[in-house]
Amino acid sequence: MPLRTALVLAVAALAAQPTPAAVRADRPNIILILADDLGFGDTGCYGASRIPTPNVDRLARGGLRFRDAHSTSATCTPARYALLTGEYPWRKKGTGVLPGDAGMIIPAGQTTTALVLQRAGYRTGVVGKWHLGLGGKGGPDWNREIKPGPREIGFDYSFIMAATGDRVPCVYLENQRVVGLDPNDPIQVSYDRPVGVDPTGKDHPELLKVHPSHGHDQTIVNGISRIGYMTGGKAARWVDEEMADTFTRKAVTFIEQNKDRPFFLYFATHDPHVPRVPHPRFVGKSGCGVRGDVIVQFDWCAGEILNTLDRLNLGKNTLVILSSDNGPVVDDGYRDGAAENLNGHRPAGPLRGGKYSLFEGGTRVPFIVRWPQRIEPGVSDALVCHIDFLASFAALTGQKLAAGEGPDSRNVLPAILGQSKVGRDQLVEHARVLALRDGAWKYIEPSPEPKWKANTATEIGTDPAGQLYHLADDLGETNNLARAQPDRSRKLLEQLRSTRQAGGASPDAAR
Ligand code: NG6
Ligand code: CA
Repeated sequence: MPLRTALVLAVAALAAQPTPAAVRADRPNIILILADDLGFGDTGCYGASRIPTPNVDRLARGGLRFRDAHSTSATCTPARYALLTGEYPWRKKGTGVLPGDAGMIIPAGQTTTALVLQRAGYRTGVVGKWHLGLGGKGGPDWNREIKPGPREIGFDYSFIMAATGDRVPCVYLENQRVVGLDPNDPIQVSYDRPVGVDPTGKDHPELLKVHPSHGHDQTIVNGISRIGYMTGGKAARWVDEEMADTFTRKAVTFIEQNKDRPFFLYFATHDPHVPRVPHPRFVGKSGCGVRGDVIVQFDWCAGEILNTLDRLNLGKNTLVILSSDNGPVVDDGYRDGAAENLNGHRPAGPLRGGKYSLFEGGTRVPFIVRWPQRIEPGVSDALVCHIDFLASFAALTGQKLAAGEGPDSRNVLPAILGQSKVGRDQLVEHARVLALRDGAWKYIEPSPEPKWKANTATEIGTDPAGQLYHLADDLGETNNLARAQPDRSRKLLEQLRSTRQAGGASPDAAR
């Protein structure tokens, strides 16, 4: 075994089995700030010059900034499914982008990243976007206690929106109930047919403050037409302009209430997803229109979390991770001026593609970790993925996982802590079809262009022939080497197939 590999394995083994005393002395709070559709090039520390992000940049200065970190998937639901379950989402049917009335797709009691930390004595909370379904198979009755939900998979506390900002129902849920619901004005939701008498964007465009470019023409809430129909719950409906403040306040309160014990907070912001509706104090605060403005708003949210840690003297022993669920998109269904006002800003930075794409822009995301007590500031080129949180946090808290728990999750803790320059050797990237990363190589499996291409200007990245790129020399994926290197292409395609067939069973040693 080469010395380097031996060293990496030794570090991994040590990290996997810390002594209980060391665990207690060290056990950090963990805060995962997950933006929605924030691109690799959207923040100052990743090269953006037109969008001021002083708080994200402050985090990066004090932490480790990853340049090859990924979500599993180029859209939200599958990416978040993998983040919580440690299982590749394409292994399981029904993990595509969910409607707002879908039943929960993670079975109650399944081992999740939250459950692993709960088992270690952490108090666990989720604030913000959920988008993993709620309730049983038929979806929830919004007027009753709603379960299963976050509680059933390891979150002690939740304050969430069910799906996305652009999908009904436009209400918050705190723990198992809709917040502020008047029992005399029950909520009904449908994704099949109009319900109630609320106007739709399709019939009443004159009522809209922002108009759709694709879809998004059903029930109007707060002057914005959404995907899906809802009626009732008038007093409970959110005001988009206040959403960032609302979520941030709840996140800060969770930290305050748990300051004396280890806690895990999954803070999943809505920004910069559509509809992009900043609070008035952020309007015009970036050099590139409303999409930039909601990134400034996101940066403010992150700053409030950091300020809270400083105020409570928790900064040193809190592991803060900031990332995004998938790559960036400019026109995502509303005519909000995002495309016209880019002003040269490149949301994916040097990467090709974005949200929905198999090119690196789809899943290579900002990823910053800060833990002043343990992590030296710097940059890392280790290949890591959100899917690895489950096994890495298990290792951090001295737990051994049973067979089948987080089956595709790998312990990359040494990379996350900056003790190792390498993370995983391979990663499957996903946007309906699959690509395999193998070190600096990337192979995109052959696939016909999907029909939904017309809905986005982003390059999806599929091609009827396979594509092979060498990212070390060609980060922008412009030089397809598949024809020039048929043997390598074939080998990677075979490995991709065998990973797909393996069913995620991973020997403990591989974690
Ligand atoms: C798409 C929506 C898009 C966004 C996306 C989910 C249309 C035309 N497009 O279907 O606006 O909601 O789903 O985004 O409806 S995600 O970040 O939650 O995956
Ligand atoms: Ca997203």
